Amino acid sequence: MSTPLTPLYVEAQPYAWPYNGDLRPANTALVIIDMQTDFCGVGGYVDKMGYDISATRAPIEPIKALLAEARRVGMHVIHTREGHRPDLSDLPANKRWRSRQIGTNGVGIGDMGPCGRILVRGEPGWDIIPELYPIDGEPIIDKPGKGSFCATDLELILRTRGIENLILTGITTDVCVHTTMREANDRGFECVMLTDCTGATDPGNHAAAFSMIRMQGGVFGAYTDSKAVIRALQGLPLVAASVPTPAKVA
Ligand code: C5J
Repeated sequence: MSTPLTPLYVEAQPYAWPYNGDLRPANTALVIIDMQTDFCGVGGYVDKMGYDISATRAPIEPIKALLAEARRVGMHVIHTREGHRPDLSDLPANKRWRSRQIGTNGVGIGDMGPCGRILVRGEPGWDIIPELYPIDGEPIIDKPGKGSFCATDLELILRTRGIENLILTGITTDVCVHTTMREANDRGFECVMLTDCTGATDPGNHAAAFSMIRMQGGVFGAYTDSKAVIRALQGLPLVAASVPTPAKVA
């Protein structure tokens, strides 16, 4: 990849991101991972397990602001949802067993909770929260696992759209977001994870997730916050400005 004519970087750790300064809405995606009621809503899976959902709700407002900016500049936006088929044919027995070890009355993935069957596709708790709901043109990746590349068409969509840079947000930092970053990094995507647009049920794990990224010169990529990304994007023109109006089309 050659250096772009006008490089654009985001202030980040442990290096200014992306590594080559080739940050453009056309080659970059904001990836919003698993902002589902089951992970951050009252009565959802995380709530049912007894964790404090304020930690998984903390990224909602920062993601909302960044999403508005990404849409303004015409950047790709991709959403993911963790969930299983209603017949649970894609739910490994060990995943189900482990999910029943914590929480109330042995209720786990696939069982009925206050928001419907936990992490089952089509149930109210499984869907993305209204504050961050996708709009037309923003693909939703339905994934049975923690990583967004396993058993999905995410990589095909990214390659087809010419996307090289991924801005990773969502929940939880240490599980689905980190797994996705590792999978993406191994596939050659240039990743940055955002401290204020992610959240974990354990604050120590949230901090450790970023410490792991920083080591070895940025072993999985880089990290920063939404304000730094927005500052970088604010210099870009409105997406509408580059779309020809019908009068200008020959
Ligand atoms: C978890 C996720 N934590 N979205 N899923 O089970 O991180």
